Amino acid sequence: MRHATIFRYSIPFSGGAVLRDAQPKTRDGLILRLTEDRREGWGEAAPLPKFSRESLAQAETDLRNAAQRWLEYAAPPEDSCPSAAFASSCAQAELDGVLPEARATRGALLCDGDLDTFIARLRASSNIALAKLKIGRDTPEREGERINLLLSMFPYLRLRLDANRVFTLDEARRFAQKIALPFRARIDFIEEPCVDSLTSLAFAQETAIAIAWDESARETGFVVQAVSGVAAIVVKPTLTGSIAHCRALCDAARRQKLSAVISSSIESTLGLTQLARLAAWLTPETPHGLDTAHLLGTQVLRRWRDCETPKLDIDDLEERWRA
Ligand code: OSB
Ligand code: MG
Repeated sequence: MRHATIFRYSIPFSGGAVLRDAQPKTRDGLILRLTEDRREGWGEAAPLPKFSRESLAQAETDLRNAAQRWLEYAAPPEDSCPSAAFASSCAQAELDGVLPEARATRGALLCDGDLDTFIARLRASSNIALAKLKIGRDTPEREGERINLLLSMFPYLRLRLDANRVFTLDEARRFAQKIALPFRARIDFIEEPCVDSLTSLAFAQETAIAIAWDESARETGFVVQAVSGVAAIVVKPTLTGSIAHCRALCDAARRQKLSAVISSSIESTLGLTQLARLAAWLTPETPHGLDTAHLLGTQVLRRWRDCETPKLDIDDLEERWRA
């Protein structure tokens, strides 16, 4: 016997610098549960406003359609929006037992804005080798100085930086010029430094600081391709689609000798733990970008390692649909 249920959550969000100008008060998402006999599988569809193309309402419609098809033993719909496709593929994968449990996974520690707080966090965590910071909020000069400071304080630290396309070429150059030469090699990449991908490429090629594609990798017509100056692509499953789709991107990256970084779209801890399992499975050699559990006020159904916030269980969720 097959059953499907869709739940909805709405939990407090305090994102600091992570979402830049967008500062929603809550993070809202949908959870799908598929059950068959005694097996069950879960998935999360949480379109991220300003990043996802679909609305939560659209995700709910698509998720219900996908669940309905599953109940009828029909093939999954091919036109589901990314967040719904990701959710139903996770639920199906858990049900089929093909989403492995995560072994100890490594990820980049994310700075949510305040550098002093972040430095305290780095000091408190032993052996942190990799951190991610948002840049492009202050003057390029001051941002560059901050990065110098961080790299001089922690001699073994490597960085991923993310400008979310806010720099002009001139600003990006001024930022790079501030970074002391021996420190530049400790920047693994800057995600999307400039307003468009051609400008970002020009920046990478003239500064010898590598870049990574995030927003660009989701534009229509994007092809995974080794280009001088490009180190990685960022794969955000909630914004991208099914596990199969994400897996194809990771495989294409590997063939092109690019890293693929599985990364958060601020999912609840249900989605985050599944993303950690996906990262351990698809990109075992690359630290993931999933350090966002602390931006949400509560966890949902499953706990994120070292996160102390209270957890919502099934009875705390709003049931939206059941069949
Ligand atoms: O640009 O990478 C981004 C979170 C939500 C929306 C966009 C982004 C992010 C993150 C997540 O930066 C953290 C990470 O990628 O490590
Ligand atoms: Mg990014």
